[in-house]
Amino acid sequence: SVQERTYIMVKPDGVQRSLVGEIISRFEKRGFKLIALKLVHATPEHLEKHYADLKGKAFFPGLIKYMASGPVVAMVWQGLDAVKTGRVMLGATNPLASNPGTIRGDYALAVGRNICHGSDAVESAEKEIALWFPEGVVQYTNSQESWVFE
Ligand code: DAT
Ligand code: MG
Repeated sequence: SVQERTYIMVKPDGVQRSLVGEIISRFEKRGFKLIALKLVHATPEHLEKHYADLKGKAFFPGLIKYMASGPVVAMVWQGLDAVKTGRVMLGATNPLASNPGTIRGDYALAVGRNICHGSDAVESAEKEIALWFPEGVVQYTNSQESWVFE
């Protein structure tokens, strides 16, 4: 739906490598609406909740350590098929398999340093938005909307 929301996050390596503006710019230019944004240095406990589905994987401890190693940029983007389209814009989980033209395919090489996160389903998006933005998101009218959607 046009109102669909997805949770997009620039990971610590993306922040350190000065890719925040580039990633935001891609979502802006595509036509998505930014409805929440903050820089946050997350705790391991918070990140374990975010990645709860992966608990038990061999890479889980390393993933939490990496994600807690510096600030991330937490964002909510809204628009037509935001979840699925967001995943396409990010590229495959392993950057070696990500197509050029995707964020990971253009800026990353290693699965453990893949610079960005995007929700994988509408239900997980809503869960992640609630976890990272308990204060809620911002509602406003964007005057370009009628030029982006029919
Ligand atoms: P995605 O981030 O594409 O949704 P995921 O949810 O399966 O992928 O995994 C979350 C993150 O965990 C992923 O972005 C990078 C890391 N990861 C996944 N598989 C990995 C692996 N085999 N080795 C190391 N890190 C991995
Ligand atoms: Mg995932």
